[in-house]
Amino acid sequence: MSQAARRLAAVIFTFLACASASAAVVATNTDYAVIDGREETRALNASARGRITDVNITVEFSKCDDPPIGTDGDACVGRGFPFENEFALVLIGPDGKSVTLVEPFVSYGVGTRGGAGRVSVTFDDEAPQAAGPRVEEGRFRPAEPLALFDGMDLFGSWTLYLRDYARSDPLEFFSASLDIAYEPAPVPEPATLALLGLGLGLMGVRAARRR
Ligand SMILES: [Ca+2]
Ligand SMILES: [Ca+2]
Repeated sequence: MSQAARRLAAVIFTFLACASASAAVVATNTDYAVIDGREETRALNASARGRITDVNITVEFSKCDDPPIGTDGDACVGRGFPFENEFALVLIGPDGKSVTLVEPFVSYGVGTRGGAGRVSVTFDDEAPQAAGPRVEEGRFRPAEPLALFDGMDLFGSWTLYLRDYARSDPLEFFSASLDIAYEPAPVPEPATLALLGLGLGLMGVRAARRR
């Protein structure tokens, strides 16, 4: 292989390596809220561009008996039933498509006295178990598959919709992070394009000389 051809191969290899899929936390939101008998939304703004191959979302929340546990809370304060069934979590994509993560009155039951406290739940289609019947920390399949988002561009404003249905036993939101595997949009750097052009040019010159 000539030196020019070797250089060209190296450039193409680098370009292809950059274009392969990568998974990353693309957006987070840590704007705490006590949600009780009402709804709330949290924005997750993704600035990267590329074709989605997998979406996971981690939500840190608590669903406790009254009173709220507060921003620094961990265990539930109230010792009664937490009514873990009366809330919903829905992820809405930049294009308006929505996936129910927690289906109200279906995913979870009323829970056990004292409740789970503050938990971090990762919703992932590839998890071995579906979320429920009790709120617990870990990785679980959402009520609806997140694969609905596969193939679309991740760029834009995602929304986590949170709703608590009855007053008393609040849902508390601590944080959400959107973890997306995607194939970055093929936007090569100008320098890469220039090298690619130079490589092709050199190969052309050599081919012409041989002829
Ligand atoms: Ca997944
Ligand atoms: Ca409530």
